[in-house]
Amino acid sequence: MDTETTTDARAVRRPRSWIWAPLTGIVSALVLLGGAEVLAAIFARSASPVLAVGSFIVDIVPRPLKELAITLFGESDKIALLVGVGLGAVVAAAVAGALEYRFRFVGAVLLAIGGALATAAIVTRAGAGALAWLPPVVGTIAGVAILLVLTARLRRWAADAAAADAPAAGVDRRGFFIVSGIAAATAIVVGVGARVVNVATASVAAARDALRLPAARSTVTVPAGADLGVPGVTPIITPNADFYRVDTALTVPNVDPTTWRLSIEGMVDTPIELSFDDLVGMGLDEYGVTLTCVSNEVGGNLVGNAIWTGVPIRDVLRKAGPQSGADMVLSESVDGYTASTPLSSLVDDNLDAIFAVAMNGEPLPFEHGFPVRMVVPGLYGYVSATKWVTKLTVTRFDQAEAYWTPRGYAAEAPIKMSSRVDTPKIGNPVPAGNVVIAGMAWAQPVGVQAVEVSIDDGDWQQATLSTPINDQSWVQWKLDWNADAGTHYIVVRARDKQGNLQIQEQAAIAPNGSSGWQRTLVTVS
Ligand SMILES: Nc1nc2c(c(=O)[nH]1)N[C@H]1C(S)=C(S)[C@@H](COP(=O)(O)O)O[C@H]1N2
Ligand SMILES: [Mo]
Repeated sequence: MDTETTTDARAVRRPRSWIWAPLTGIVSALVLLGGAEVLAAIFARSASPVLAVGSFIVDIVPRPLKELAITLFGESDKIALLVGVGLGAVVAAAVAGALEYRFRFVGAVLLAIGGALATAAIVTRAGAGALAWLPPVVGTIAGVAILLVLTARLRRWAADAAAADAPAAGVDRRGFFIVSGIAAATAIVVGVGARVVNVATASVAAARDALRLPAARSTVTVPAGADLGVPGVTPIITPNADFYRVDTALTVPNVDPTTWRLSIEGMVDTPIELSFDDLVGMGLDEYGVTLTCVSNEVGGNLVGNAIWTGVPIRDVLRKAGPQSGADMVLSESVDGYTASTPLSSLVDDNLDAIFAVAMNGEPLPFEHGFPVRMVVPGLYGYVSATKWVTKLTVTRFDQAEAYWTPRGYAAEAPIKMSSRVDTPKIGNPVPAGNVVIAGMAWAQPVGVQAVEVSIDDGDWQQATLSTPINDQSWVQWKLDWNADAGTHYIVVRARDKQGNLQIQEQAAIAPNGSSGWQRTLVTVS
């Protein structure tokens, strides 16, 4: 059979338009994206159009779908969403290419509409610069142009094949492949290159390495006995590398501490703006605080304890002077994430809500909010612990809403006291005899008074607690148990220093945190 590689005039085959027409659409979309990435690297540093559109889609994905993605893909949920978005884009581009070949300009209009939607997503994102529209608009123009050129080449190739004595036989076919190949390769190489250069030149990593924070005036002493030393129990201080991470950021924001500013506005006497040096110049102190995510299931591990170095938020707020009538502070991250925190929690002299700049003795890791984040004892992270924070607006709960509020979570969310078993673990049988049952318990900011354990629905037994670092930090607990062979149920519950018992009634994580007593199965062999 004749093949497409022959150059004999009379043997020019008709193009398989069902393959090559969709391909023109895909190549055009690559040119659109690659072009946009290059221009973004030049004019709108750090704003990747592809990632901006991805983030936009992540934000509008309904909560059940997001939860499904987390259940199916776990920590890779964002990658899964991005791959899904990418596949959708490829299919849409292929359809545009096919349509353009059949019906002149229909595919071009579709591609332009796609470009316009992407532009809208990009310019409405928080932190979008004045020139944010330029990369997607110019990229779209380039993409549409290449679609028109490629479609014209494809049509000429088809015409050659149809003509009885094609004078330029093979030329248009070759031309089509050369232009497609060059366009696709250039778009990929240049687009990816621009992205890499963009990230590398951000060089915030270098800024973090070079950062020398003033020494803290006061330090947190971890008391002897803060760690019970039971094998299998979580350490009392969570190393940074093991600290859970939860946020909506597709890529970790790069914030340069030398250009970072914190503005305080809204219902204040004097709006103020602080630089990083202004903030740390107010004097640093250490605070031990256990952070907890509202998405932590009973028995789960979206909770961690660190020694944070920072400045009390009340001292910063005082400089601006919150006005009477205000009851909420909307904190905003550089990527547009927002949290609503009761003003009372931030100005309370007996509660150390802080702007943290260091975590366990080193500048905040990028994933944990470099260069500045909030930490508020006793409130779930989503309503208090804004990472990469750049703005506080003093306002009212009836006037402003945070990111998660319209997405099914409560506007205010104190952490619910909880306790969990770390060892023995389900599925890890232990030998009969002396077994140490141990785990963690937290009741910030009140403090854990007691932890009680019931084995096989027997009497509640008092567990031994580790020496607490403070009331804002979790404790370890342990109970010695003489275990018989067989399967056993262990139930654990905590009491706080105000005499409250951990809530027994089970609740889902939405709208304001899980509750219930953990009941785990242990096999003794
Ligand atoms: N900018 C920003 N800050 C954020 C979030 C976010 O999505 N974006 N998530 C919050 C939530 S839900 C939690 S539980 C904590 C988690 O902090 P960590 O990732 O340092 O553990 O960060 C909070 N701060
Ligand atoms: Mo969270």
